[in-house]
Amino acid sequence: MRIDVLTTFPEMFAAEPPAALGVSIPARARAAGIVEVVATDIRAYAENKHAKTDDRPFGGGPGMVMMCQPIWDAVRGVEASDPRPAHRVLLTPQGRPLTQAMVERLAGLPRLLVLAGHYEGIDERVIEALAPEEISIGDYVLSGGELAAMVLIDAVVRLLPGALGDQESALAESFSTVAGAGDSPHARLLDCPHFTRPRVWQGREAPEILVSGDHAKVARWRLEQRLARTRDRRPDLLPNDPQPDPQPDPQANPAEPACQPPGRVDSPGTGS
Ligand code: 9D3
Repeated sequence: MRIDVLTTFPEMFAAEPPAALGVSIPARARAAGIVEVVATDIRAYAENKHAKTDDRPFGGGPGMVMMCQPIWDAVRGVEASDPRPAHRVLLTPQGRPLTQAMVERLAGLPRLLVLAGHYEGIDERVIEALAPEEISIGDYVLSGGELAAMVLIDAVVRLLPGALGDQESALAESFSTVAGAGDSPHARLLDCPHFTRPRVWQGREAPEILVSGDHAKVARWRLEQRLARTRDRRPDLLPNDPQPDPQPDPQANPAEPACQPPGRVDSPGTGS
């Protein structure tokens, strides 16, 4: 997979430590050629003589607005550098909150073009013209879209075939779903608590059952812990919890489907 990032801070996406995508799983995936992450400086496409990418907002107010021209030309230029069609993503507080289901969909694509804004926002006209999938990583305020882009990229890259080491893969296999729960988003449970040596640390004992050698008992205990923790901390993850009304997904369910009957539900998680 190829992932292009368009940003005014391309150095944040460096492939060497200590950069976030230069260590651990993303670093290994990049070194193995499983993913290619290419960061492009939007500034390089600014046609004004000071290579300005932002300007003061029409209507006044604080902050700066990213201009249409540099973003448009950067997207078109970067897209033309590779024949694979790119799925455009804009990281923005106005986007749909990122979920693992969205990550899984994006991980199946040959190419992503990720646009990370800084400053107060981006001129709405270039967003309209590019029609990106708009994604947020949660309801808190970041200084820019770059860290959000890295969160998205990290979540996608670890799903690419071969990205996880053998140990990590085995772990992901045994912990991804609960038997019988299918692959509904409700199948996801919080993890159980983990313990390692020493048996007693500052007077705190690791649970006896984990050193009992009874693997069936251990497996049952872990599942119980996961269910109890999920009930306690994240009841919203369990079936039968009243779910908020899902927001319309402009990708999965276009406002004016060309040849589709209305009321169609074609993505998981929007039902019951
Ligand atoms: C004054 C209104 N602010 C919106 C809450 C303006 C503003 C704040 C922060 C505009 C941009 C930003 C930078 N954040 C992102 O670009 C961003 C983001 C985030 O702040 N939180 C969660 N997900 C994301 S994705 C991109």
